Amino acid sequence: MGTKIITFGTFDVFHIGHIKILERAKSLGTHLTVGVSSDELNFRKKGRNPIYSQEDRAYIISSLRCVDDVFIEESLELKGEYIKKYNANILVMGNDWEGRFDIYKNLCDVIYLPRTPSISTTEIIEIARSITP
Ligand code: C2G
Repeated sequence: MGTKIITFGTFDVFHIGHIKILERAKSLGTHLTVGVSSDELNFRKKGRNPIYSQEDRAYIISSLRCVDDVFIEESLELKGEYIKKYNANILVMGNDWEGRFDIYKNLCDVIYLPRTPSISTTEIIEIARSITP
């Protein structure tokens, strides 16, 4: 039996930081499940709608070689249920969430990986906005 990894994110305007964390997450085990935040959850977290719809974001994530399974994450509070449902052995999160999900250490290992420096969806949106036609 292999090691099952679970991770979560919005993955809006997919970029290099996203693929790198997914590949590093997968390298910790043999099976990677990704919870893609719903549009509504993203609005609650960040106060704005994502640029790409949840269907398109989930489609992009499911097309990646390192990803085995994708579902829509409806609420941050349901993490424990998702960990159990998908039989995850390790929860992987970016270190922008350092410590925030330690409560799940009774269900599985919890590992925070360093973010890729100098890139974010917010920054890409700001750059795109600042380019005048
Ligand atoms: N990430 C990264 N490097 C970056 C940008 C993002 O490693 N330069 C990682 C984040 O740390 C996160 C993942 O990519 O682990 C997805 O990032 P977001 O889409 O910003 O995820 P977020 O909205 O923080 O959602 O349940 C938790 C949330 O759903 C996490």
